[in-house]
Amino acid sequence: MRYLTAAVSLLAVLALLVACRKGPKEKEILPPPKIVKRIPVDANPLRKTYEAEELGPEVTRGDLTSDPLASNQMALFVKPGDAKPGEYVAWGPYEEISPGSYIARWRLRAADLPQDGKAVIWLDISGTPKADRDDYKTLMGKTLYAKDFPDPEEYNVFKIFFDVNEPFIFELRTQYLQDSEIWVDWTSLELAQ
Ligand SMILES: [Ca+2]
Repeated sequence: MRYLTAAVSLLAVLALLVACRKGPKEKEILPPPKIVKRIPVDANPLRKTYEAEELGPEVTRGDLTSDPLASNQMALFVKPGDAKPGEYVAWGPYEEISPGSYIARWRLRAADLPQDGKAVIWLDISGTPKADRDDYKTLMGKTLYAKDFPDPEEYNVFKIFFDVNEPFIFELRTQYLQDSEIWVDWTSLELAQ
């Protein structure tokens, strides 16, 4: 009987050991942690972002394309033939802003740029004073060259600072100056701190 008790105890110890060994193994096969939702690129509540894929065909040229490098994994893609050099490829949104100092941003990438040193893209903030809708004007602009796009596989953010001294209906325009491939991911506007 003593031997039987000893044998049962031994079995119990062995079972316990096996159970202990199983423990960590079971942990290893637990499913990976739940994927946390991606934090939006635009975390600043004072900044308004205009995704190119949400602008609509009435204010864009080219085609929407999936792009893993872009926010929402979508961008506006313009290639030779979609627009002639000199045409705007994205504009709008014709929203009203109050007097103040602002920063406008464009997130762009470009490929197949002519290496002749000439301007490839023009960006500007234009529009009309709310009080005089016939007085269309450009407040500020920026010229981009091939050297501003050193890697066709990387987006670049370009900033323009500008001031508005009266209620203003604005648009952020992207002008295509040379036959090339360009991707517009988004534009944004925020008050300068
Ligand atoms: Ca986008």
